[in-house]
Amino acid sequence: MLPPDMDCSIVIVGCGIAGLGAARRLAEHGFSRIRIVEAKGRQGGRIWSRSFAKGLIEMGAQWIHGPSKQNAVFQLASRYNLLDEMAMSEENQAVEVNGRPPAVTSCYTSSGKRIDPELAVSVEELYSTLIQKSSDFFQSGTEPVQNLGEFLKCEIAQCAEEWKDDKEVCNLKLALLNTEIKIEYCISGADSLDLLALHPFDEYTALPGIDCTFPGGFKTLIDEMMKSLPKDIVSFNKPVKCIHWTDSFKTPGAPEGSCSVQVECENGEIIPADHVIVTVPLGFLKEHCETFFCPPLPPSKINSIQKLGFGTNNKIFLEFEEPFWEPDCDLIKLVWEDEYPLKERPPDLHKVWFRKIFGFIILRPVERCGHVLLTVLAGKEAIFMEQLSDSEVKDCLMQLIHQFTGNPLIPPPKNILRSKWHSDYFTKGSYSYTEVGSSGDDIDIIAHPLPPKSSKLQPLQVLFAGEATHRTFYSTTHGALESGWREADRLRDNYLNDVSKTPNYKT
Ligand code: 6YU
Repeated sequence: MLPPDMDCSIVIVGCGIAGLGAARRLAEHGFSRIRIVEAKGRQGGRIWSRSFAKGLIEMGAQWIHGPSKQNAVFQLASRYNLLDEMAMSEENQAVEVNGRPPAVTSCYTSSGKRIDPELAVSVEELYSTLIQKSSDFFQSGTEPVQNLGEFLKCEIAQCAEEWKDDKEVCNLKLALLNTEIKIEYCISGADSLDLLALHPFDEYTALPGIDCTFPGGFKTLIDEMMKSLPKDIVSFNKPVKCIHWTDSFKTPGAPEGSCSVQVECENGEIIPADHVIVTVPLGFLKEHCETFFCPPLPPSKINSIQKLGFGTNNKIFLEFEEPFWEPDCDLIKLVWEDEYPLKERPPDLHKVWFRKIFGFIILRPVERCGHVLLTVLAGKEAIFMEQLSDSEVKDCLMQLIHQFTGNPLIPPPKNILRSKWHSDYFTKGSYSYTEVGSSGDDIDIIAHPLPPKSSKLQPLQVLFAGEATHRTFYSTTHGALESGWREADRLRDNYLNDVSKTPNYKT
């Protein structure tokens, strides 16, 4: 607990899981003058559960990736008792899935044929081996290949040379591998695997445990976090325009010890603070970092913000009256027979955007979700899809379903709902990835607080949290939550370690 005369005012920009995590941890440390300023009219940010069909669907984060003891979201969800028995079982927590949970899959070709499940499983296994090899390759320090796309192209070409199957089977295997790669786009969020830097790709850490969801929606976690905070701590619909730091706004003769940061809101309101924790998405920072801070951020930080990747991943949910899939099926994969891995994509997106779709995930359990299929689309195609109408998207997906299942009589869905994360002004995409030319060091540079330690100015005026500031768990909710905790602890440590230099902020 902090001595009362050391309490200071802290503004957190953004009410996603990083901002909420920071606020809660600060309150636990004894800080009492905390305020969260959020641009939108709701909490949660990229955690956004909405009503659809029989229950709730997730427009953003859906799964706890690697639900096991080291996962901060899992820890918190368990404490609030938000998960079901299966997710809580020791057995579930121990399974190593490397980011790809097991699923009962049906694979269909573009000529409407079902692929032999054994062949499909063997190609899935081959793909997992290649991804594992990319990590071993990085660890061995071998240099020439820089991106995941290039690495996979070489590896797949070598494998194909060794296949003894007839040409038709070889082509089918390549087409199946291509579908695996489309899933990889959705996992990474990147437009192309050629953009994914190989070295830092390996720094991302997958935790053990079979991915699980929240029975009451991810929002139940956000609701609990909100409940644990003092009332009225969040100001909604209050976009921040600029953060003035380094006393830049102070007039000569301003009283000693007054706040060194000012948060200027779009509505003209000015909120003075001793510390500001910025949790806005990297997509927003990329577009606004030149004007969002006054004085501007140091060039090294701007450079890292621009180098790190921020992809777009969009979801499309379809609700059907009756299922056309088999009862035990978790995943329907679409395999285009005329495609092979990492083939150059044609530029005319309006004709081909839907080819980036890997297939459909069946939401479970049916009693809670209804008969709902989810598809995910990444990159340029996802951005293009945002400008189409619901009926254009629905018609296009139905054409795919008819073509691949070979059944033109499947009736259209009753409802459609989709995300448009790229058009979201305060997000501008879905999550970060380490783009070629960037590395884990850029993530650390973005996370460094300002002013730098070497400066004589009041330290820790501006701190940075959010998924894109976590070196090993970037792109996830647990990474975001840990980053909020990290910055709250940084502030606490600063006060506890350096009492002599701490001004009395209450003057
Ligand atoms: C996870 C999952 N998941 C799908 C999709 C998306 C994401 N993620 P926030 O944005 O939440 O909060 C910032 C707030 O700031 C926000 O409210 C803004 O409105 C506000 N703001 C902005 N500007 C402002 C201003 N000027 N003034 C005031 N306020 C302002 N994560 O764990 N499981 O299943 C998925 C998925 C479609 C879009 C996800 C998933 C990512 C998480 O949603 C995300 O990281 C956190 O919610 C971010 O929280 P935050 O607080 O930082 O920001 C190998 C390898 C590669 C590594 N990749 C592995 C893939 C793992 C990711 N998988 C994702 C998959 C899905 C389906």
